[in-house]
Amino acid sequence: MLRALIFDVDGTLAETERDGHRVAFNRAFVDAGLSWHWSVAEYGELLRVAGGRERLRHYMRIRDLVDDDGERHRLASELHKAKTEHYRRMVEAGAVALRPGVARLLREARDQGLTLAIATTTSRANIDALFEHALPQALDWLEVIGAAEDAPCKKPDPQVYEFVLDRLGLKPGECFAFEDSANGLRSAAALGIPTVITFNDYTRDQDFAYAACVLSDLGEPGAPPLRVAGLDLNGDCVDVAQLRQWHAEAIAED
Ligand code: XBP
Ligand code: MG
Repeated sequence: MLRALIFDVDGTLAETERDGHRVAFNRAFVDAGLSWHWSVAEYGELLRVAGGRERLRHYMRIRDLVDDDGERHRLASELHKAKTEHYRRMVEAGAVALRPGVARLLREARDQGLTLAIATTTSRANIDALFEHALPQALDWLEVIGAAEDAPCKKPDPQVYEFVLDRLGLKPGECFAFEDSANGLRSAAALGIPTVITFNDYTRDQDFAYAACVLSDLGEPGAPPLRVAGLDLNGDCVDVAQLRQWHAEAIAED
């Protein structure tokens, strides 16, 4: 039986990366007097490394910018702190919005008694900033929030989903996960959680072979998403009835 929906944040609830985190990282570089700049294309490559601090350390390493491992850690922490503050201000100013169908599905799932949770690599402050700006009441609807602080092993490691399932007291087969990336899908699928992918420009060509359904977004009445793989979408959008049907099919296939 379907009991819970578990949502990734970055790229899934909102398009946070290109015009949010990327720009915030660049502002932190300027603040620190660094000439580094992450273009839209380069950031797409860097996104393969999950976690902002990890991404910064990876960049310093591959570009031979900082030799010493301890110094890379120190600088990454300092830059990440500044970046998180820039990101918060940007979200408050309206730089990122929820993706199509997200608010509708959260409301409907809550009204129908499904449990809602978050499983993300992003920092907790970013989740609060996004919901406070975009859908403040939803913070009270979330039973469990698993974030970077709860799971140091970042996606594709399944640690954050393990944390969330443990806190919810649910089995993988009682949930649906929502992800936008191959890293996220691998994290959820490693535990056997059926997963819906809503891809974006950075992730559309990634490997989603293990997804229950691959869509451009969750859709809205009158504005159906593009479905590129997986189970059929009956109507215009992903709603709770559709999820219950997919869930039964995904579990039966297992
Ligand atoms: C998200 C991430 C995060 C964000 C930035 O991945 O990898 O690092 O890019 O947030 P996912 P932080 O959507 O798969 O959870 O800087 O707080 O890490
Ligand atoms: Mg994501």
